[in-house]
Order: sequence, then C-alpha cells, then structure tokens
Amino acid sequence: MHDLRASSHRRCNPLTGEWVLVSPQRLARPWLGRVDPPASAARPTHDAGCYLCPGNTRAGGERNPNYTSTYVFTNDFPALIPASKVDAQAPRPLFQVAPQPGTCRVVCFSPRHDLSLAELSLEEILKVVDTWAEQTAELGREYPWVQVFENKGELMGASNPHPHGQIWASKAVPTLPAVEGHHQAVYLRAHNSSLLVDYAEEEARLAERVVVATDHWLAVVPFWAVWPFETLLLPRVPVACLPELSASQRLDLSRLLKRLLVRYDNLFEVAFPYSFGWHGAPYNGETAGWQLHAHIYPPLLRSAEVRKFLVGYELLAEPQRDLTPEQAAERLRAQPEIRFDQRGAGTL
Ligand code: H2U
Ligand code: ZN
Repeated sequence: MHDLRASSHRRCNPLTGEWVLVSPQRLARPWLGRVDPPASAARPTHDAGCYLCPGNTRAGGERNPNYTSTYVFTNDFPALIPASKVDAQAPRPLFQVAPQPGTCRVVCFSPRHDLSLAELSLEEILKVVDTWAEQTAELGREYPWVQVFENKGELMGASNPHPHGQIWASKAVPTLPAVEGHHQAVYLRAHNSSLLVDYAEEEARLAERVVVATDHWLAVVPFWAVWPFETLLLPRVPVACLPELSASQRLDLSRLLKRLLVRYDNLFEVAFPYSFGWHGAPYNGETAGWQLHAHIYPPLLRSAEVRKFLVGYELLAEPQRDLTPEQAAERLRAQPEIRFDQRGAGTL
C-alpha cells in the first residue's frame, strides 16, 4: 500500500458507497493562513445567563431543576414535532412531500458550565452513556429512529458552551442512516457477516489507523475518512444499539471516550470542536446487518483556527483530503492522555 502515501487515489466508504479523493502529494503546498491558537477564555462553573445551568430559566420560560448529574428536557425550539401532518397528495415525482412526526430533547451532560465531555470524570461520562442508552430505549418505543448527537464548539454552530448534546427522534429513518442500513444489509447478504464487525477486526489487526483500543472498543480514523481527524467508534463484538450495551461495555466506552477526546483537545491545545453522533439499528424491524457505531466529525485541519471547508470540487464532485487517514491516526495516537491544561498538576 506504499503508493497510498505518495499519490492521489480514491477510497470507498462501504457504509455509504461514497468515494473520497485522497491527495497526499498536495501536503507540500505552501500555507499562508494564520496558525496561532486563540486564547481560550476561562468559564465560570455556573453562569447566571446560561439557559442550561441548574436553577436557571430557559428561553421558553421553564426553569431547570437544581440537577446534579445529567439532565434531559424537551427542546423548547424543536425541529421535529409529534403533530407533523401533511395531506396525502397525488404522487408528484418532482414535488415529493412526506410527514416527519418526531420530538427533540436536550441532554445536559453535567451541571458544570465550564467542563466538556473530555473533562468529566469516568463516572460522569458513564452517566452520559447510560442517559444516551435510556433515552434511546424510551424514544425507540415510539420512534423508529433516535438520533443521539453532540454538536460542540462555536465553529460547529453550537449556541452554548455548557456541555450538552441533543436527541432527535423521528418516525421516518433519515437519509444517512437509511443509506448505512442498506449497505450493511447488502454486505450481510453477500458475506454472511457484519460489515462493521469485520471492519473492526481488520483495523485491529492492521493497527495503523487505530487511535485508541480498549477491551471492548476501537476508535479508528476510518480508511475512507473525509474530515481530517474524523474517527469511527466501533464495538469489537456485535451490538445492535446503545441500550444493548452491557455494563462493562459502557464503562469501557467511557474510558475510550475520555482517552480519545483528551487526545483531540491536545492536538491543537484547544477544546476541539466536532459533531459526534450514534448510529444503531432502527426500531422498525429493519435491523439486518446493523452494528452500533459512532462518528466523530471534527472540522479542524491545521490549527485551532484553520478548518477544513467542504467546498468547490467537494460540493460539486466528491470530498477530498490531503492528510491521509493513516497520518491523522498517527498524530492523534501520539498525543498524551493528560489534557494540555492539566499537565504538571499533581507532579510537584
Ligand atoms: P446547540 O448548542 O447545539 O444549538 O443546542 C442547544 C439547543 O437548546 C438548541 O436546539 C435548545 C435550542 O433549540 N434550547 C432550548 O431548548 N431552550 C432554551 O431555552 C434555549 C435553547
Ligand atoms: Zn451553563
């Protein structure tokens, strides 16, 4: 695979069938953009103006309880509503419309305004994992698709630095998980095994794209990664969805998340922005081939300020990257597991 390091080629994402152009020879080109990290302002542990902090009143008028662990509430400005109804129309192939009843919730990871998921203790991260699993099980009784995600950082459009994620549940399975479900089902029929279980096994054996490996989990920069430091979180054995995770798989996932997210923060010594979310078997019976996994899509490329934009060729033809997934994995792997602002603490 030596030529994969030296000249441009395409790689296929087997979950979606989409291709990405990889151009390692371009890494030599000059860069004139700024590279200095921004000064990160210290945040208070509680902010009276934050609509997610315990005891504060939200924009919708409701008051948060004085919660001490995770806290979930129905989004006051939901993108999906249970009553979504559109009139059945005569089929119009160029103007198709479909209802999408659903609901949206916000998950506060911690009462602490100043911490991110990477900075929580293992026990606190485990609480978040348990909350994701409980919410998925509860909403899955009514909705075929439960999308758990976290949108972190101003660069990703997050409106509030308080550590939080969201859950959007809907009656119809949205586009991307539907495509992934299709490709996993086709792979199962063709190979009589699970696409992502096979993939995790291969990546564990090859090791070059692995960032963190634990007893039950693997974090890899996928072979077909589009974002510079994108990772895929994979259980090593078949697991269909979050509620199916055993106690030891959940604890181990908390460890993996901590080790991975601290590495991200250390890469450019900044609270690393990203979109992170879970994909698991839908609650509509179409579970064939489905393996639980999480995608982390961070936008940063060269520094805390220089991000990748999906523009030009990428909007019109297909995504493209310069840094190879193998180089990205190596850089993440090389990061220490102590967060940059904690170094030296306790060593004197
Ligand atoms: P983001 O930071 O990722 O934008 O998420 C914050 C969510 O919180 C957003 O979806 C909701 C917004 O609708 N929200 C409330 O539900 N209540 C509020 O008082 C403000 C924001
Ligand atoms: Zn807050």
